[in-house]
Amino acid sequence: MFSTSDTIVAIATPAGRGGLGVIRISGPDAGRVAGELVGRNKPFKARHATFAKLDVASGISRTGDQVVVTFFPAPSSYTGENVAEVSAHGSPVVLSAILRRAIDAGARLAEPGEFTLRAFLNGKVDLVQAEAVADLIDAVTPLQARAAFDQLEGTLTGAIGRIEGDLFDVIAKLEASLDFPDEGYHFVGAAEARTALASVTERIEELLAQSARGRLVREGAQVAIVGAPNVGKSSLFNALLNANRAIVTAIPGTTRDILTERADIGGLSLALIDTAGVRETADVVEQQGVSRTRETLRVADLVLVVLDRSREMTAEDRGILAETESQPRVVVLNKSDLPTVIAEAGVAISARTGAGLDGLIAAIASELTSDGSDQRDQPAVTNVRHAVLLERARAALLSATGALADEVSEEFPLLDLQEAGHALQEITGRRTSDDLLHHIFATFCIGK
Ligand SMILES: Nc1nc2c(ncn2[C@@H]2O[C@H](COP(=O)(O)OP(=O)(O)OP(=O)(O)O)[C@@H](O)[C@H]2O)c(=O)[nH]1
Ligand SMILES: [Mg+2]
Repeated sequence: MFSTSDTIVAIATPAGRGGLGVIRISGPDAGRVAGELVGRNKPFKARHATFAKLDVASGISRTGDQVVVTFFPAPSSYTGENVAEVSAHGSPVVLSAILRRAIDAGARLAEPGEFTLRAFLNGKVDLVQAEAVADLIDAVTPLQARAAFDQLEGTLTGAIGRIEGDLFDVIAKLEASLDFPDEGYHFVGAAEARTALASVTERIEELLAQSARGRLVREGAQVAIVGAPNVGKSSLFNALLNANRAIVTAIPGTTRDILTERADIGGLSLALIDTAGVRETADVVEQQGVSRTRETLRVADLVLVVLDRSREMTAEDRGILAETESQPRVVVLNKSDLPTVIAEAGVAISARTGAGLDGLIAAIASELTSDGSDQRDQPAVTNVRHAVLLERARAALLSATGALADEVSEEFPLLDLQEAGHALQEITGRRTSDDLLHHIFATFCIGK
């Protein structure tokens, strides 16, 4: 996977038909391979759209399809290598013929993520930015795209770089004190070092505090709608989706199975789950449904406990409230278009008229993002890999701070501080291993 001396090729546009399809070629021979595709001997003009006809030898037409070739000489290209992009008609037949022809001309089919991997290896992007490319392509909500853009622009890289700089300042001073022990001179006092480390630790903790929200933005959350039969769970499900997805009837026990739909709610991408009403029942199908509801309850990131506000609370309502007490939940008081009977605290809505839905959406977003405040100007740590490394850096910093307080020799805190530094460098990819790179880029698809 890590050979970068050869020339790679892949279809860069999605599978299927389109007005245009693009073949991307990267490597030392990119210009020559593109030239062979269109039967051109002289070099392409750099960064210039060159109209050309596919060489007849591509075998798909007697005259050859019309294409546009754009050549980006190294190092001013996406990968930092010579890159040629061939835009053709977006027909899978044409594109695979061009691909085959490029391979005949000496290019190799690219591995998943290999273009971006080369961009990373050539210093065009750091690891955070490379991962953000994948996130941006996979984004389905504007907020996901925005988080990916922030990382592409280097917001997170910058924040981590500044933390790392301050950390290395302390490390350098402690090392200097170690190197010149005889002078009895300390380049940094223990108290001063502790203050600097406290600031570094605090900034890492701020980033970590954002990571739950960030991950939610990136991965979405599972939100389960639960409650006794007939309280209006399916009606709420449909209202939130703005579609008549689930069957709604006046008969208790209508929903028997779990229904899941993706919904973009308050900028978050959620998996919304409608469940069977929880009650004791002799019906075997409904029993299965109720046990699925219980399983869903356990895995959900948030539960919406729906009560029918227009009738007295039942034993089933109380049972569900007790069952969900210790997990993140929002109590929803439905049927508020009817006269109110119960005085339970919660968000009043009417799934039938749509009243109160905005308030409910705000409550869901606020519950999921823990404080609901708008912290979008903070760089969001959306990636589990980054969060794990930040945790590791934090633990090492705390251990170093403890050692400094004990006034032991500088060697001990230094080991911890170096470990913290390495964890930070692993986030941006200044320290990497082949295993790590393989793991990250294997999740890309071909052509990225
Ligand atoms: N007046 C009023 N009726 C509602 C409201 N929401 C739901 N209903 C009615 O309540 C009945 C049950 O609605 P469903 O959405 O099927 O309830 P459910 O909780 O999914 O029921 P099960 O699937 O049987 O557990 C239907 O007759 C709905 O029309 C509301 O906000 N106001
Ligand atoms: Mg239902």
